[in-house]
Amino acid sequence: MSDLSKLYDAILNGETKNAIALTREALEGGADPLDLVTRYMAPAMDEAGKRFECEEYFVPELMRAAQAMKGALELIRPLLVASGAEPAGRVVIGTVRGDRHDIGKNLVSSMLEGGGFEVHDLGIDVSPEKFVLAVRERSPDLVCLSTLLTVTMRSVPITIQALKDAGLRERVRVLVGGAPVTEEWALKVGADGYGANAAAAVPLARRMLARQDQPPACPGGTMTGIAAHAHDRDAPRRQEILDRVEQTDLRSRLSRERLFGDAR
Ligand code: B12
Repeated sequence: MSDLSKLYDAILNGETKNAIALTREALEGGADPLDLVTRYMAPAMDEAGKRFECEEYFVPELMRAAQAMKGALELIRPLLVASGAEPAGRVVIGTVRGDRHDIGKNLVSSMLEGGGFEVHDLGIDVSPEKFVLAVRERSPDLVCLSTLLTVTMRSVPITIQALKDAGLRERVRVLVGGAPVTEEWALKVGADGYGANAAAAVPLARRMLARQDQPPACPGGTMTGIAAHAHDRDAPRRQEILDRVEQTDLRSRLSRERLFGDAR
């Protein structure tokens, strides 16, 4: 069997062809697929995420690493499914109604897949009804909402409300991300957590399911996100943020009201 640290390097360096070839070789040599994921591939993605967090990697490098990971996972996934290995969690992800941006969402999706989650990607311009249907059909642990436009931010609370109306809200954790979103806003509109970037999504998702705190990847890292209603340990932090939101200056309150009308 070849030196498997090369597989780690190939993913970290975003060498898709190499990562696929090394994975195939390792599998043919009798390597355990789960071992390949947990010991080499996922750690490589974790490292890529940390480098992104610390601004040593930027979007292209992260994308390339995610692509290499996805390519290698194509070979491994059927074997894992056949062996009955449980995914880290199930995720339904989509860009909210009215919004057609998907580069960031795809990156988050790839990172989550790379992190061992089973991801069902609903695509772009996803209506609240479609999210509700997917939660009914797929029984995910997490629902991830992406929004890049300020005008489509309002689709986030509308989607959360649709989950509530369908009696599904308590079954899932809702994570929100996208350039115009902030943690304060995400919590204010009833999400459970916020991720600033794709690298943050994996530890945040793991944390939400495992109910464990994870340290930021590097000092001053942007990884963020807190659990809200379901996690007592986070209650003081949540309250602190909500208090801060209450104290927000009038101008930003007015712009929120303009954005959401009077109801949210
Ligand atoms: C590429 C792009 C497009 C492409 C989209 C292609 C595609 N397939 O996605 C095209 C050309 C189609 C496009 C169209 C439009 N766009 Co555009 N677009 C962009 C641009 C340049 C880059 C976005 C991007 O991909 N960034 C890279 C990714 C990796 O970053 P990201 O999306 O932020 O995602 C990261 C995080 O936010 C986070 N994240 C994202 N989602 C989630 C979800 C979860 C759960 C988590 C945890 C994290 C997370 O993780 C991601 C990875 O780290 C931005 C400007 C910018 N610099 O952001 C404008 C921008 C978003 N677009 C803008 C606008 C206005 C439009 C249009 C309305 C233009 C028009 N008049 O037609 C249309 C809207 C179409 C529609 N209905 O959606 C504005 C939005 C302004 C605003 N505040 O609302 C921006 C900011 C440009 C600008 N400065 O004016 N756009």
